[in-house]
Amino acid sequence: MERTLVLLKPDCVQRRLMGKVLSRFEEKGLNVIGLKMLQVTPQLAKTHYAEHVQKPFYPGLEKFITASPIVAMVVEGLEVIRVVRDMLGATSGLKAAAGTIRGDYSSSRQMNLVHASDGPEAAAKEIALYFKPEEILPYEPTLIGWFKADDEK
Ligand code: FUP
Repeated sequence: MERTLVLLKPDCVQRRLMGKVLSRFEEKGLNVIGLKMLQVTPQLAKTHYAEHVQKPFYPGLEKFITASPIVAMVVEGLEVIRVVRDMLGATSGLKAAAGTIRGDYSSSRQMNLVHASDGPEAAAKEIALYFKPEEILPYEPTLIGWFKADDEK
């Protein structure tokens, strides 16, 4: 089992797309095991986007990500880091394939609705950045037998 951090960015909240995006993960059969709304501060933005802080687009990115509340969640499942990245699509909504979340709902590179960790190292770091251990509540989904065969669990 893997875990990944997913953020519903300010555009997702403001455009009333939280439910639709959350439903995509639920309908896929992934387990949401942590969920909260929060305001990203400039300091948190700099930590989260440390690799981008020196880039020319960073000031605009910080302004956007701190402009309104976000929703953070921890999602669990087999190969979930890759599965969720595939569900999001390419970074720019203009380039993301139709059928992906960004491809279906975004036409922007910055306002691309959702963030998801891009690898195991980032996932561990980002989950720890947004969630205390006691805020993560893993559970055995009672419908698991209808989502996966015994040798896939
Ligand atoms: P992703 O991993 O798909 O979230 O994308 P990146 O890590 O490459 O970029 C992080 C965020 O920076 C993206 F959500 C969008 C934003 N960004 C810009 O606003 N302008 C750019 O030129 C590149 C990225």
